[in-house]
Amino acid sequence: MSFINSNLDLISTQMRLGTGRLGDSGSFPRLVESGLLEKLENKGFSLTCHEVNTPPVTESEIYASHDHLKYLAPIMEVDKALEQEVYSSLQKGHLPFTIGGDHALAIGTLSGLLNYCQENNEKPFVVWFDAHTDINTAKGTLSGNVHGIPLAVAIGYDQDIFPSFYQKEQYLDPSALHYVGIRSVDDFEQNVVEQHSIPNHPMSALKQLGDEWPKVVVEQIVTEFEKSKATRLHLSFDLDGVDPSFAPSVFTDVPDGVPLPQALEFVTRLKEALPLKSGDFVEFDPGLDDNNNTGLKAALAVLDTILD
Ligand SMILES: [Mn+2]
Repeated sequence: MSFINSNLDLISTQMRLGTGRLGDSGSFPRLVESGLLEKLENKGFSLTCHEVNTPPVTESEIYASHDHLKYLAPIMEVDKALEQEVYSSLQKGHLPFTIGGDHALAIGTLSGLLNYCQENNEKPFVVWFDAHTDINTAKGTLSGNVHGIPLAVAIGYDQDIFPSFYQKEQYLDPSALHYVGIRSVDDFEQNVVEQHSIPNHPMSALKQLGDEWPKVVVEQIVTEFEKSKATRLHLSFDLDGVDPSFAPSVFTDVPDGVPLPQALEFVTRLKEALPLKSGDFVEFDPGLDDNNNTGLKAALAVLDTILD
């Protein structure tokens, strides 16, 4: 185990309201049933599990709290609880890792991280492995699905809608963010990414780099990490960044993604280069898996690599 910190706080939510869907994803129970916790304990982690439940919601509440963002109030409730879990884990000097659920959870997990960093004079660097940039705003999003907006909130947009999360002094610095695997971007999001010059290795760039890309991209991330004077690395891993042939069980699949072995190599190299201090794993939905449990196997392989 390459973690200096072996106190792992596994925070879980099965929320999928951020995709516009009701009900629990069943993700964490499925992973536990497949031996995830034993595996982590066998690696030497001192493990504590913290579950955040999704409040009961009915379809009639879809636009009850916002005229365009779906299920906003219950999502914010979950995110407030996650923010607190991540923050207190960091305060204890533990390693918080959040398993979703959908990517709307990052509104809370990044807020907890940024609160902690501001109080302790630290600066986070976020690697966002994903098929999507997740940087829409309430006005920019066409779908109204909150899992498409967490990074916009983190860098300071829509503060009137999410007033209780970030404070002005503690937004995420867009230059301390790096996208990997992107291949589905709305025009609105493309403008935001360009306007803030967010470092980005979309799928097209990875293909141009060829098989060497994990090494090259990690080297660049290290340079940016140092240049931005960051002090801690957070990896937000969306399973839909991986090609759907390896990971079919995601909410929003996009073809032509990162082959699973390359995704694992990237994570391994990243962790060798910079110690991972916190993270998220999102968008795995066992209900969408095939008969061979291909998605479950991919999810377990990714978690096994990140938490190693
Ligand atoms: Mn995502």
